[in-house]
Amino acid sequence: MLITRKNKNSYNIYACPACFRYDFVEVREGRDEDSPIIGRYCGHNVPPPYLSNSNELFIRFKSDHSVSHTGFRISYRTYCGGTFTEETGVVTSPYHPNPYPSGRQCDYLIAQPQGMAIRIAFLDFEIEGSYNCGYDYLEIRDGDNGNSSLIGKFCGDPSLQPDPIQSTHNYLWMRFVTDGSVQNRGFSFNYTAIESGCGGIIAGESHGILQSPTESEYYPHGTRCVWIIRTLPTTIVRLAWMSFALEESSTCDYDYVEVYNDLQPVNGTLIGMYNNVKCRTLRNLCDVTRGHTTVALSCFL
Ligand SMILES: [Ca+2]
Ligand SMILES: [Ca+2]
Repeated sequence: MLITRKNKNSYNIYACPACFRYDFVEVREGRDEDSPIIGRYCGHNVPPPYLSNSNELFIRFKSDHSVSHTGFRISYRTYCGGTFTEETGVVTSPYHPNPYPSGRQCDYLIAQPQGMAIRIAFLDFEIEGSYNCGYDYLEIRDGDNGNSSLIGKFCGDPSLQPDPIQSTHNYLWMRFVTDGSVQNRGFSFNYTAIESGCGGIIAGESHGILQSPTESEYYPHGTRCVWIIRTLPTTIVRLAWMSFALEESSTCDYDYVEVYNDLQPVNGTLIGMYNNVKCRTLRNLCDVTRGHTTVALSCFL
């Protein structure tokens, strides 16, 4: 966690024992008032930024019975991992370009709306190298969580900087892991959201609508769209078709929608393949299955 900006070594300069008597703000590294003190601040000097060593900081404000001033404001943000939802941005390892901390695990998620994909391009890369990247590494997965398909596990000197990477869907998930010794500069990359046309991962939403892409009034030729609906683990998913008009074919060879349970169409159970003929009687209820919280839809047009 970063308070204002990184400046690790100067936090004691404003600490004043005398602040105990009147009004003060106290910052401690940890979860309660017994945690190690970082500083106790009063007066009109703005205290220095502070970068925490853990994910908890204890901050206490105390004022006495007389004399008050305008008080204080503190901004904070996480500095190890995080979720990035802007259209473009830069993601870095903690403290970059200074050496990253040891013994950390930082999870990053880039999340974009349906119909978008993500492209990342590295600007800097230096992570302690080892066989199979067993010490420090950056793991990148093509999806929204640690079970999504692995794009790569990266470590090493700048010559091993990964090439640009593009996601299939609207999420990229990353984990940066460091061990107890040897820290390097880490990494920095920029990301850009680009149009993927259709499909995407729909995660954590209790309801929603998805639809075929449209080109004027009809869907375009030669299109392939994949949607993955992932809801909370204890829930089930009901699909209800609101409208349906695809090219007629008794074997669904031309244009069709397939629905699968589980993560990927290749591994999942095929629930049904729909075109205008087959779906006529199934149109209103596609599937309700207990024990499956992920439904994948493929649409070939
Ligand atoms: Ca290391
Ligand atoms: Ca067609």
